[in-house]
Amino acid sequence: MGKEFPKGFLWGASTSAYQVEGAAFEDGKKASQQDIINQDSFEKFGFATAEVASDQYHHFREDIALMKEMGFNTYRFSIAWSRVFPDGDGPVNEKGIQYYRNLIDELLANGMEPIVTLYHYDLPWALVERYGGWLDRRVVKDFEYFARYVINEFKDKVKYWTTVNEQSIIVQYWTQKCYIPEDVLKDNQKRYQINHHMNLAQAIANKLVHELVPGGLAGAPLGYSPIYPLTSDPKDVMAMQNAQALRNDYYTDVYFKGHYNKAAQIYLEEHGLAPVMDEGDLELLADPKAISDFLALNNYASECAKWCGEGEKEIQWSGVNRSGKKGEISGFETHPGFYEMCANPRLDTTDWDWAIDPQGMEYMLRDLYNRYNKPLMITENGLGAYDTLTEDEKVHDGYRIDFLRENIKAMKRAIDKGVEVLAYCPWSAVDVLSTSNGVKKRYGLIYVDRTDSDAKQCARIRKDSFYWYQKVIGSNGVDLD
Ligand code: BGP
Repeated sequence: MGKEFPKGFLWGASTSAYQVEGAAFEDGKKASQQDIINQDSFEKFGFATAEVASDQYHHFREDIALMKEMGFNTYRFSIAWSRVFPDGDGPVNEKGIQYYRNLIDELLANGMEPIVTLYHYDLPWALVERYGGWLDRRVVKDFEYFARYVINEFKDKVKYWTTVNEQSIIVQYWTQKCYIPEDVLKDNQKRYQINHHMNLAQAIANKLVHELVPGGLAGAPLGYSPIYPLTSDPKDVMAMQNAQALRNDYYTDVYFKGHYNKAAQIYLEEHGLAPVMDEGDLELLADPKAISDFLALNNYASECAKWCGEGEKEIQWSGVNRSGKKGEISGFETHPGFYEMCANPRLDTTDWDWAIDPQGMEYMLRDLYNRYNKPLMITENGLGAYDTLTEDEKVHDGYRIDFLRENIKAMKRAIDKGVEVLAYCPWSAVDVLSTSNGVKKRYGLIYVDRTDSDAKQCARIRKDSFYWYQKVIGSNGVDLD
């Protein structure tokens, strides 16, 4: 048995609005771009839509009771912009904001600190129709309108604010996370333009939290994978540093240093991918009030990079595995003269080809803390897997327990070496709709009884990992067996 976690450590789990709530068109809510994107993946791949998801909208009290039973003292969730402002701007939807008042009050009444995410992939569809959504910088003003309203509404109840979810993943997998019209698909500069608009949005949200919330803390929840060199060949190590610059530092430098990473920016300029900026943008990013207080990390895997000589074929973006059969990932990024991503031959993967690497958790936390010296929180970490519901209504997810246990141990090793970690919120509290693979790829501690084609009643069932996590929390991280 190890030592306890720091006093007041936040133990909980995460979800996001469109992946968990359902009630997509209820009580005044209008479509978000995820309602449209997921309708399309239903038609193409047979994945569930976001219409019912895990139906938390109607089950939130039950979910919070279950989370309390596990001992949670925090819950990280997101607020659906299109529930609060169905048209993106204009009058507030009273029933929509009331849902979040009820949710937050229920959490507080049950001793859970809310960690709120302002934006998790679900832009109001009205703004896509009006001007193309995140592609147009008018979205920044509309985001400010939404964020100011929500932050003001909950400023006395919410201390921890996470801003724009996973900009790095939005750049990599933009069609899953943003609605991108056909005629824009080939214009890859737009990925970084969207990211620039999101950087302005997260900077504004940070400022609003610092101005409006007494004692409020703000930071971006970033999709982050540590990157290793394939070998100790100095060229591979250099490739690793290049990949680190473009895939990770390009985001974190903005959050903490208030400017874009130089090596990444030069690479983007040389390849015609750099975002267009307006006067005053760089000043906003560098404003001390816009600098993040902490980094929220969504970590699932590590990545591997190797050298790639000039003249090789260029593939700008990572592949994806839609089938859930190991080895069916559609490819790796290749940047001639800079780096090439590759599988790590030393690591096993999930059925969706995500490298399983708990050791990477310690490496990531220590590296980031050394470089930025700011507190870190884990807002996502988990194992996507096929779960089986037995006839006697049990889910024996020992594989998930093993994954979480090793990650918690690695997080503790980092804490024991001086890293400040505030919270551990694995993905996900209950099973949710995956962003890329429907509902059969599950992450939850609580099973939601539904399939891609049949939402049934979305009954909640405690998995083995539920009971295990209860012991972990009850012992403040000591009893991990
Ligand atoms: C992160 C997202 C989550 C979540 C998770 C797992 O990128 O913030 O929304 O879904 O990854 O990804 P997926 O659902 O694609 O397996």
